Parts: sequence; C-alpha cells; structure tokens
Amino acid sequence: MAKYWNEKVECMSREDMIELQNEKLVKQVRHVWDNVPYYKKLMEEKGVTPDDIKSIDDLHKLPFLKKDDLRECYPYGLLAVPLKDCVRIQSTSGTTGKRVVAFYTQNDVDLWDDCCARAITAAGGTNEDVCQVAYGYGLFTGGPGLNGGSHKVGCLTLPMSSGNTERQIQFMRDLNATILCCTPSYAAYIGETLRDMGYTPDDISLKAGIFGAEPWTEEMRHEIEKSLGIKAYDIYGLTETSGPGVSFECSEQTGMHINEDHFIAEIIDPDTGEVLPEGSKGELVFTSLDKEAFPLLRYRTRDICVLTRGRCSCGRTLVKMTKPMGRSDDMLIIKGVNVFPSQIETVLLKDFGATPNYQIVVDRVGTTDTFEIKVELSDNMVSDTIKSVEALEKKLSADIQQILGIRAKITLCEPKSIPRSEGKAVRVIDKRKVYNV
Ligand code: DLL
Repeated sequence: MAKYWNEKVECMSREDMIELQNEKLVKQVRHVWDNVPYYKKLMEEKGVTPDDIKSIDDLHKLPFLKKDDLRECYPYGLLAVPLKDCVRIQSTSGTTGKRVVAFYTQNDVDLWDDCCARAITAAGGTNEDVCQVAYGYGLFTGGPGLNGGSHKVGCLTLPMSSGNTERQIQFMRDLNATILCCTPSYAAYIGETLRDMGYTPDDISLKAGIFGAEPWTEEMRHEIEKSLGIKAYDIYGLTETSGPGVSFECSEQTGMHINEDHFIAEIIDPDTGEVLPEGSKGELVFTSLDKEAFPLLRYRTRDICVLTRGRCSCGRTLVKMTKPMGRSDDMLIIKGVNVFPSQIETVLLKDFGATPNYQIVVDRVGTTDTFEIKVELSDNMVSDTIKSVEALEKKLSADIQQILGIRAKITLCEPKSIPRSEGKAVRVIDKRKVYNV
C-alpha cells in the first residue's frame, strides 16, 4: 500500500525544503508585485520591494494580508491573472461584501487536488478504495476539494454532498464505501443514524474518515471512531488558501502535516504581529508559494495553534500544526458554516431598522449544533398584535437563512430582558466545548 502520495516532497530533507521554498517565494512575491496593485501598495507603504525578498528569512519584511483586505478587494481586487485564465471560483457564505471569493486557474485546481490526494493517501486511501464525499458541494470548498483528491488517487468517488443521511448509509452499504469525508459533526450524526437504523459498524465497510472544516475535540474523535468502526483523520484548510488540504493528519494522529512545498506557515502574536519562535502558541499565517490566480502573502488565518517540527513515525518531514485551539477573532463555526456575529447584526438592523439588543446562543445537543438568536422587542413592538410579531420572527429567520445558509431559532424576548453590559456587550454565548484546550 502506498504510504505517501508524493514521497519526494512529503519526506524531503529540511535543507532541500528550505531551498525549494526560497526559490518559490522569490517568484511568488514577484508575481504578486507585478499583478496585484493592492498588495504592491501595501509593500510600498512598508518600504519593501521584491528585491528585498531573497529567501524565507526575509518573509517577516512583507506586510500581512487580512480578511478585511479581502473584503475591501471583493471580488477581483486580489486576482493575479486575467479572468479568462480562471476556471473556477469557490466561496464562503455571507453577504456579498463579507464573502471570501477565491479564484483558481486549472493549475491551481490541480495543485489543490494534489494536496487532498496526499491527505487521502495518508489516511490509507488507494485506487482500491470507495470514497464517499459527504462535505457540501457547491461554493463551499469541502466537497470539490476532497472530490478532486479522491479522483487523483483513483478511488471510486461517491459525490454525495451532505444531507439525506439515511440515503448516505444506504449507499455506504450498497457500494461498500471504505473512506468517508465530511465534517466531524456530520460524521458523528451519521454514526448515530447508523445505530438508529439498527446497524453496527460491522454492517459497513468504512475503514477511515477524513474530517475537518470545524474544530473538534479528541473526545469527539473517539466517539466517531467507535460509532463507525474507523480511524478518524483531521484535515485543515481555508477557502483563501484553496480549501481543505493545506494540512492533513497521518497515522500518528498527533497534528496535521502542512504541505510546506505549497505553503509557508508562521506563528505570530495576534496582538503585536511579532513572529514567535517555533513551539509557541499563536496565530497561524500562511504564504502561498505556487498559487497563480489568488496568491496570498502572509495571510492571517486568525486560527490559534502551535507548530512542531519533531520526527514523525509516519516518516514525513513536513512541519505539523496542532488542531486549532481557538480564534483570534469572533468567528464561530456553526454546523460547519463560518458565522460572524456582525453578519447577524446586519440582518437585525435591516429588519428592525435600529440596533436591537440581541444574543447569539450556540450549543450542541448530541452531535448537532443548536443556534438561537434572542432578540429583544421594544416597548411599542410588544403592544403590536401577536400576528405582526410572528411575521417579524419569520422574516428574521428567512433573512438569516438566506445570508448564512443555516437556520437559526429566533426567540423574541420582552423589552430589557437581555442583560446589559457596562463594557463590551456579551453577544455570543457558546456553550459547546469544541476546541482541545
Ligand atoms: O472549512 C475548508 C475545509 C473544508 C477544511 C473541508 C477542511 C475540510 P472555510 O469555510 O473557509 O474553509 O473555513 C476555514 O475553518 O480558518 C478554521 O477556523 C476552520 N477549520 C477548517 N478546518 C479545520 C479543522 C474550510 N480541521 C476555517 N479543525 C479555518 C478546526 C478548522 N478548524
């Protein structure tokens, strides 16, 4: 059984990897400078030119790129090739201004597929496997990314997308799926449904799962492994960097190997921006090395984690990142969807016409996230008829669903019932324990 998809890079010596990164970085910086006026300006403001970047030791001289820059540049401002050379976009959910829209040339898609192929191979996948992809297909990168990787490896690919869980299980059984790719919470739900349908792990052929796109704990890993009779592997990525496959777990299951031939990882102090020494906990920053359409130099992910460069029993030399341990911004991931409280506030503002008092309550019942928005009524609203209050509830619910793609339970509350704060308002109550800390 093949252990690696690309042994040459996955097991490359540190010296060779640095040499490769140096060479690619110089080219990537030049590509951005020549083709992305927005980032060129950021460099000029910092007094840096491509001539200052000769190796990865010069990386710290480059300015950071942040999510706000992506918003400002929406949709084409960071595009580094003519649009006619692009073959695909993928995107996060959100209103137009808040969406992250990533562009891909054919070469970008090929490299992305290759990263996912490495993840599938690390989970034991070969062309003998049947790979059920139950991440969402569409603008979300999960389905298309793992689909592409599965094709590359030569697995028989079941492009199920998410949802319709009983049908997922039926296909899994009828077609003897051996690898399942989906979010960890969906994997846990599939496990529950399998049991509810009267089956045990012996009734399916799954051996491995590749789960990511949201934080999940070691406890959840054990639960999923037990309920499906598999080994569960973590996979990480973000739309900005192509999607899943920036890093992936191997059989050791002690962190995710970063595909360093395509991405340089740094850890910074989220408050000062200072680069922290290896082994420190901080915000993960990525620099792409091969991206054509949507290159990113020093992109701040907002994910908090630690990088480690020890020997791995799998033989890979690629640096490892821990599972994300939190975020340095207020983004929540609910039912696999990235949610910023400000998106909700925008809807409330629109429907109420004024800033209302509200609170977002997130919890997990069994394996399913619950998402409630408590919104306080004003005195004159209370005197309105129940009918109009119900209509408001419906409208809010529909507007939230339209923007985020997930449903929230809207609870309208009595005036002054949401606690006031003298400092920062407590807008989010997240009762789940999703991070391993
Ligand atoms: O979630 C890409 C992806 C798809 C990754 C399928 C893995 C599998 P976005 O929707 O842009 O992209 O969300 C990116 O999700 O910054 C993290 O906060 C979080 N995230 C992604 N993978 C993991 C993971 C996809 N394995 C954001 N563990 C990232 C914890 C994760 N958080």
